[in-house]
Amino acid sequence: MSEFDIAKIAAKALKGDTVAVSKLIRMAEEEDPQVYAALKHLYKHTGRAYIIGITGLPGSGKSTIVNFLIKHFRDVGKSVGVIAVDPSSPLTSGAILGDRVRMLEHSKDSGVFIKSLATRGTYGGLSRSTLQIANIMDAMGKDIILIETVGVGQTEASIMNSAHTTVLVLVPEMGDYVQTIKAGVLEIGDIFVINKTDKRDPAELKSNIESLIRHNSQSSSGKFWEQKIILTSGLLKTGLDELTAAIDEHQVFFNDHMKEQYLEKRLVQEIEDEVLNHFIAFCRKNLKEMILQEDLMAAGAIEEKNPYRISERIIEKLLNLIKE
Ligand SMILES: Nc1nc2c(ncn2[C@@H]2O[C@H](COP(=O)(O)OP(=O)(O)OP(=O)(O)O)[C@@H](O)[C@H]2O)c(=O)[nH]1
Ligand SMILES: [Mg+2]
Repeated sequence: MSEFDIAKIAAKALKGDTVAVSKLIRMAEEEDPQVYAALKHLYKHTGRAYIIGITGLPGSGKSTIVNFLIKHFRDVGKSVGVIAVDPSSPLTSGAILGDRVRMLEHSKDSGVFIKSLATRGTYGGLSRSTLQIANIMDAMGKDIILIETVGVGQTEASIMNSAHTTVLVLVPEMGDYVQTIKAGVLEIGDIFVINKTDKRDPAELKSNIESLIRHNSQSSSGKFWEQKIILTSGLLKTGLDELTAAIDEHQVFFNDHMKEQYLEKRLVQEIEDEVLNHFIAFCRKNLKEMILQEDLMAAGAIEEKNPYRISERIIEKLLNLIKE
């Protein structure tokens, strides 16, 4: 595709054309390098959407909550983009199918755009694609972007860093488990949801979280966001209004006290991601050829097959190639 065609697709996406948007999202998902040409056009139209991350262990009720939030934001007249990130295979896991079924009721609503993402791709690929897709949805004019991720690994943490408000979903059964995880993990949550309170008393988990988060601070401007704990039941539909009220409150706090710091951090992360990605792709492309040139299978002394020496030599060659 020529740069001109990409610019045309980007222009259509800006007008909310879902075919164009889907095409760009697929390019981001497949790590097609041409997506950068489109993102360069779209970037100046981003920065308006409010991004809410919902994370937590498998089965804790994230999709149930996402579904409720979609309904809530539609009711108040906002358009919504959803990115459901599931690194497990869509073929072996029922999760994605479940997500789709539960969100299906919104599928005919043109104010809602839902995308499931299930590949890890290359180094940092999943978090990079997720942020690119969030930027695409932002540029197409979505007011709210909900990102659902599973777990608390590095990829999920970097995705959640890009959210304006992060909701960590827990269940009462985790009462003891929470004590064994580091406070650092809990720092990513602006709001804690203890879901499935219809199944078990959440008091123990709640007091464990309270004691762990007491001294967390989330702003460098001297103002502290006091992390909130909300008790919900997706089954009985309780606590959900408290959750949206807490999100609204955090949004106000974010806009007043965290925005500048966030924008800088996000910019740094996006630049790092993109530059690293390009270098890794460049190295991969040339590495095979250079290793072949080493003729590793030829007979020779063990010292000639020393991987530390060989890699030093290859790094030097790569650096020279970059300079050319
Ligand atoms: N009893 C009870 N069940 C719930 C509640 N919330 C969700 N569930 C059920 O728990 C199961 C998992 O809910 P999901 O919303 O798919 O959870 P999830 O965290 O998105 O799951 P994954 O995406 O697979 O990690 C479903 O069968 C839900 O119907 C709740 O508050 N109480
Ligand atoms: Mg889910």
